[in-house]
Amino acid sequence: MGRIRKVLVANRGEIAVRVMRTAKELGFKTVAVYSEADRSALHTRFADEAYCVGPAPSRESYLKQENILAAAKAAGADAIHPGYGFLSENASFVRACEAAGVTFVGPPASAMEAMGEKTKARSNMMKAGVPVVPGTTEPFKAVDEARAFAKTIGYPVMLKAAGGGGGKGMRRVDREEDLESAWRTARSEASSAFGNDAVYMEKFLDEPHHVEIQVFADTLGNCIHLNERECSAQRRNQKVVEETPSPILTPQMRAAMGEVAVRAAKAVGYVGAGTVEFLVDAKRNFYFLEMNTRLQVEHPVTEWVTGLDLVAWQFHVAQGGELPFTAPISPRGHAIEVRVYAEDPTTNFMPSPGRIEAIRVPAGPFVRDDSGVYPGYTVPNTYDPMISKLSVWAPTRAEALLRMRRALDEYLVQGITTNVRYLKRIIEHPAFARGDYDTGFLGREHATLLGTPKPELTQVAVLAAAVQAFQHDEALEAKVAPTGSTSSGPRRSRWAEQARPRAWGRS
Ligand code: MV4
Repeated sequence: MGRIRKVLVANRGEIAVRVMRTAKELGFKTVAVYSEADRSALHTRFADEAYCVGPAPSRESYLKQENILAAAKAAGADAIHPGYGFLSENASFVRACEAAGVTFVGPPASAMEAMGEKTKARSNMMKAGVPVVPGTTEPFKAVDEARAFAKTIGYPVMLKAAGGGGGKGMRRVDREEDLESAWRTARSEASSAFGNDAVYMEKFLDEPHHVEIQVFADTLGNCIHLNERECSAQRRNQKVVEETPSPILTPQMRAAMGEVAVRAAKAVGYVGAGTVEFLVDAKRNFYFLEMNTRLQVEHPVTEWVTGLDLVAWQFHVAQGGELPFTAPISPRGHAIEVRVYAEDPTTNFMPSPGRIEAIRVPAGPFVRDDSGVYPGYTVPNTYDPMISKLSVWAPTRAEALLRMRRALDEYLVQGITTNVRYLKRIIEHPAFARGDYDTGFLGREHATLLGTPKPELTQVAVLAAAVQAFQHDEALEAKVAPTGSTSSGPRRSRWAEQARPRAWGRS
């Protein structure tokens, strides 16, 4: 917990670069680790030094604790920042860092363990007075127990893996007749995903909202919350758009959820940046789902509305520093983030690795692009295909949506397929624009978002466009065109033409 002078970032891609940026601002030397597939990756080039930690598969490189620690030792790094994913929530790695005398920039191993197993986390939270989704806190020993319990809470129910979250080993059961087969599939999925076939039960919530609270704690007992992030725009347990404030939260709900999140963090002796996830039902009841004991992908939206650099605060508390905030920090304005993936939405979101021939990244006022790529870079097929996170800030949600639309229009990528057009359709969707979306939204609106709109909607759109064009012509004739004018009407600016040459296409 001493002073940091050199930090090894045990990650790759955009998050490794993002962490190194703050490390550099704080005057730390930076050390990258890379796999054989990431020799020419942006993060490898971005650091002061870089060490190869093994072959392409992450099991053999980014997840290999001994290799990461050997690199830290060779470089003389006094701290390791794990980013997200990989070793970031691995309690045994935290202990190995301690044993090696290296500061792990994250929570203590004991806090990770208290939140890692879902049934353990649920009973810890119930003891702390945190509302959890009604259900069991112990795994079932046999299907008969599950059947009896389902009778007491009533169908529909969810069977969930006790060993871990993220939707794996999760089964909705609507009727008693379906319980036995759901029991078998949930157990076998849980076993292959977590090496643990224990399952427990929760009451099923219908298309809830996913709202999470950012918390921050220091080693001196201070713990605060930094408001929520609305993360209901997900497909197959993968977040696509995140925003803050949540369109569904009142200031009273924010205060109540924030207070509960702080209670959850304190109950497990949390230190550093953490996120408490909640499900919010149609009646706006909120229930603890799980705690992520790491910095999250979507942290930039919180940074936008609080004005805080969360990575800088992680380093501060990792060095034993105190959090200077006592009162809650009210969000200022509105921020939205979208995840840009190298994937093809029209082929069921198949990853689209390959060489980025050219790229123009959005910029301008209140636009941030956290990228892990550069022109000429080849996106490997080995890792998550996210290439960047685009985020914007504006005083109001409506302005933030317009700004995001503008920024997405600036995003041009040649060589690989991206989901940029899909992201634009989400941002423009009337329900999304109203802030009226839950965790079922992307699934329900799948066809619309892919650009195969319902025929009746196309007809309405064509009619609306015709009326609009007619009115536009009338207006032009009435006041613009002088008699005898040779002008052929308004022309797009040279800049706009340049910005969208035919070769780029228009998405
Ligand atoms: C639920 C649920 C409804 N009822 N639990 C999905 C991922 C996993 N982390 C928890 N998940 C859910 N748990 C009960 N009792 C609905 C979901 C869910 C979901 C949760 C958060 C974000 C997106 C989701 C999409 C579908 C289902």
